[in-house]
Amino acid sequence: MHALGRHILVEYFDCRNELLNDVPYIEQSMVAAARKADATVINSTFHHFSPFGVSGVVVIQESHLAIHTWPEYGYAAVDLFTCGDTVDPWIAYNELKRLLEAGSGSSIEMLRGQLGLIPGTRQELEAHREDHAVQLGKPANGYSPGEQATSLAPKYSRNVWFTERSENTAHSFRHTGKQLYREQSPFQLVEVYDTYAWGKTLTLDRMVMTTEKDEFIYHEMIAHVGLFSHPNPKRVLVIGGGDGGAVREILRHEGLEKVVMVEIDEKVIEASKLHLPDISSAFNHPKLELIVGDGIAYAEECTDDAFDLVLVDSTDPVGPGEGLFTESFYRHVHRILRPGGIQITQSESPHYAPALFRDIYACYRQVFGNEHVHCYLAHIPTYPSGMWSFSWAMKGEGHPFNGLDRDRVDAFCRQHGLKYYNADIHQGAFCLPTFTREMVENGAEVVATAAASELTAS
Ligand code: SPD
Repeated sequence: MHALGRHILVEYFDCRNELLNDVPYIEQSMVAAARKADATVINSTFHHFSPFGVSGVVVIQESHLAIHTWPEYGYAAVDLFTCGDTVDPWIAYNELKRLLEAGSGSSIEMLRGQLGLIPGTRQELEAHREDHAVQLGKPANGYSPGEQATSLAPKYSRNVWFTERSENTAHSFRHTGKQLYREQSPFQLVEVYDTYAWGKTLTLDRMVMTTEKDEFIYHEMIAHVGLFSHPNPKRVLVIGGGDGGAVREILRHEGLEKVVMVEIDEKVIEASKLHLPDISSAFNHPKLELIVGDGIAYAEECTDDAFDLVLVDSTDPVGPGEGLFTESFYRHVHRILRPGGIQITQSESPHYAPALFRDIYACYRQVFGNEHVHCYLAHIPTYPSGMWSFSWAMKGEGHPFNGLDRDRVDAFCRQHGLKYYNADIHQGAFCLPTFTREMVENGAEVVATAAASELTAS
């Protein structure tokens, strides 16, 4: 694109009159149109004019959508303004036409802030074209105009943020504005941002899954606690974990015979291979069988007593991760574990999703028995609330740290340069604050659907 922004001036005619006087409906429609176009909604404000008419604006990270309606004429005037190339304003145009039930629409598109018209940008474009052509070994005139403009670095970068939000809380990450990866897979929106504080960051359906700078905490803790509390693990199943961090840690254990990983979304694997090479570094390990498929179906079809450790490295329980938080799935996990086998799962945040957290532990306790389920914690700064939990559950009698061979653990940690996990952490992670212990032990009076809604990204 040769410009900073795209501005579409829209007229919708023959809209359903009463819709145009309904403030909540207009606001919801404008927000829905923004989301449909993959814009990040920051805020919206709408106002009713007496007796007829609504005005409002939706501020999006990529600029704004604005509307004024004349219900008495069935007419609405709309501005769709987007910056950058991640949002297609024409998707918002079509969605809004549908939602307002417009008989017809007309529009004109203007490019705003055309590069080359802004004083100084023409010379910069030329200089940039020459520099870039030299770097790539291409002649300066071997460039298409589109290539010149999209790769031009602005003199001052805009303050752009990725925000993970739930209904009442949000956590934001400032990033460079250049999105490294964005694919809508059949399961979820897979994105990689280049954030200033945490490095490259993988998000799924706009929830942070892993970042270059703190991924070691989650992956060391999901892998080594279970492996070191099992006397002789040989076969490990990982469900989820498409970024590869969990299997990277698991495969440090040389005594293992086989690791099977079942990830439903090949786009997650692709994004990680392309942009998170340190996390996805073990995908070619000879002991790893990587299956792109449904982990729930895999567990259902798997023979009894097949694994010593089953590790569920799921997303949050919205979208494709939802089925990984059901009792029927965990009954299969229990069945496919050998006697003395261990199940490890990421079990969300007791602060951020308390009802869900209770539900999860009530479910595990039903499947494995009260005495065989424990919770352990890690501090993960890029996850909501920072306080993150994992579950440890054993098929049969056993304990997560009585009998831990501390010297062996610490030697392993030194050998592999681990940065979070060690023998003290292994034991200390099971010390729970009172409120968390009560939530684990008292289980749920809450229904699963209410719990899942705690996490719905907006
Ligand atoms: N809210 C974050 C939950 C993330 C769980 N899975 C992370 C995948 C990292 N391998």
